Amino acid sequence: MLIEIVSVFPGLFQGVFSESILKRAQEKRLVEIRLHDLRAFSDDKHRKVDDAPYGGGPGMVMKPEPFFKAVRTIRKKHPPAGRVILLSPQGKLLTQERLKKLSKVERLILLCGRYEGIDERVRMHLADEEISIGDYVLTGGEIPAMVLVDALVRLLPGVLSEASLEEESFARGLLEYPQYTRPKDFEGKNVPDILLSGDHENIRQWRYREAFKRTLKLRPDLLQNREKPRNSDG
Ligand code: 9WO
Repeated sequence: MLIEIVSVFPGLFQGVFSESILKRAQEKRLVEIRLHDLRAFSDDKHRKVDDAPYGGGPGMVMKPEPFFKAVRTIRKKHPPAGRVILLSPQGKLLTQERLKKLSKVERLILLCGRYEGIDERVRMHLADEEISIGDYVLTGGEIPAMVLVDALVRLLPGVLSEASLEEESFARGLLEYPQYTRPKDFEGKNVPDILLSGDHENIRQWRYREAFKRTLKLRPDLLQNREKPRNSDG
């Protein structure tokens, strides 16, 4: 997968992408992430990427030209096209289900906005889709882009172990079951006996029940929208 990110602050991404799993995934060539400075695509001699809003009002709006030029340039250099995603609070909510679909796309171009808004023509005529990570306003689309990349890359084949992904699909759509590690007795608070029993089938069932109970109590909405296990009719 090739992910191209367009932002006025490409430096923000360095730390997040150069450690841990995202670093390893890039080293293993499972994903390539390219950062692009939006200012490099400004035609303005001062590399301006924002301007005052038509109609008046406070703040600045991001100009359309640099975004269009960035996407055109990226596409020319690395065809084929790639899906253009604008990170925005107006977008469709990022869910695990949407991530799974996105993980099958070969090329993504992520556009990050700043300031008080983005010229409407970017969302209308350049973005293929708009994605939101939740109902809050941030200072820009960069952190949402990091969230998207982090959640996406771990789904790519070879990034996590088979076993980790299987474990995740075992309790698909449920919250995590309770997990423990050593010590057995931490300041009088003990690990449940069943986890020490060595009875793996029993442990499996216990974990599923606990995950289900916890979801019912804390996030019943997740059970509503959950993919139902299929029966023999499909
Ligand atoms: C700021 C502002 C200030 C005064 C009046 C109106 C205003 N609108 C905005 C605004 O929406 N700023 C955005 C900041 C411009 C585009 C990038 N920004 C952004 C993206 N904030 N939050 C996101 C975002 C993206 C994805 N998921 C959640 C939030």
